[in-house]
Amino acid sequence: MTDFKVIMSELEARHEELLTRKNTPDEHYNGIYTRYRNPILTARHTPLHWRYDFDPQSNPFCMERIGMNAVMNAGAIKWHDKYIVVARVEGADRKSFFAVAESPNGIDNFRFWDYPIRMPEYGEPATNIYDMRLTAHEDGWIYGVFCIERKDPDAAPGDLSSAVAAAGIARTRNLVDWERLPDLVSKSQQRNVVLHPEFVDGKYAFYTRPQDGFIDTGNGQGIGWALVDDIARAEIVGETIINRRYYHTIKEGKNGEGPHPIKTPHGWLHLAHGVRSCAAGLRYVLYLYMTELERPWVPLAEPAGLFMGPEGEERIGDVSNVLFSNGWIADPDGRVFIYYASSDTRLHVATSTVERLVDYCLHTPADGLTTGRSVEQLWKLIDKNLKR
Ligand code: M1P
Repeated sequence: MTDFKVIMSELEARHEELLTRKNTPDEHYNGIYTRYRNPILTARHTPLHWRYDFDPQSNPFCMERIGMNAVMNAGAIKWHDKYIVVARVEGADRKSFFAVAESPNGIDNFRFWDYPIRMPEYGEPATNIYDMRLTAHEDGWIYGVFCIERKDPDAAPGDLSSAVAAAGIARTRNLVDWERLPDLVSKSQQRNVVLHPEFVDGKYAFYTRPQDGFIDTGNGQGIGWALVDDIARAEIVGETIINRRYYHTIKEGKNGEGPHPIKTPHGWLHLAHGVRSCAAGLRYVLYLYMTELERPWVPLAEPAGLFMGPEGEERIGDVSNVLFSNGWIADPDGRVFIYYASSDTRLHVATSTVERLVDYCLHTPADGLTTGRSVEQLWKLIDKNLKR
């Protein structure tokens, strides 16, 4: 007979040890950001009461009844002095759902709230929902914009993979009760849709990512910008591409806005992901760019290449070779907490400051788009250093 009580108390002790483990900075220095050593959330951080039936009568083997597979791509917000992430938790059944976790310092001691979010449905229930971007909008609501996935109604018989992606919109005042608004209406499929935090010309503004197919962006040329009159009937009527994909770059295949941009005195600071194909499949990395302060849709600066790419154990997971971010927090003192997931498996944090990230954007050479120009930029720096 399983000693239920002994196993349970061991599980609780180990879980508590994991949740309260101190996180320490990685020693690698690049002057731009600091990675932290431990993932801040993994499947093992999910509460035991989500996974185990605590009743020895109905669970004589003290078995996990509902398995959790991964914790990743999280929206983030500072709320009541706590660092909050709304993580994408993926169950053993492959379905993702949203769950809030909070930390007192933004780098460790993240703890999930007791219940995951019960997101109201809109229209035909989604098969899967994921990757929420949180926006505390100047209208007073906190919005969550996320991807909704449904099976493609036009899929050929026997095709069990084709799906359709769209953007779901919900709002809340307490992160517990969510009011679901109608999904974003768009001619193309959409993923990585993000709400800008301010009104622009009295309208709501969205960053979009038009795509022809569920995976391939096809003719979708990059990150778009669209104004919407009424958030409760959001429809994309005109979309301007503000951050393009280019041949032979880190975003050749596709790109997508991360969290909403941070407002700085020099312009809006954006975090995005870029994707390219290689023999190992799709490689996802993070990059930064800036747009003008008064006209957030106008490009201002973009350093060449990647800002962060998968390193060490980050390279391996359910979908290997992926870094993805849809959440960051800028503190009033200028410190920035970047929440990024590795390989669709676990969630990490890196820290920087607004000042450093802006300096990185404004003073890192832009992509010359050819080897010749890249080497010229390198020579310029070497000359400057060696011929001082
Ligand atoms: O598997 C990597 C990522 O793939 C998708 O990214 P994109 O929208 O750019 O295609 C998303 O499903 C994301 O959740 C995932 O991390």
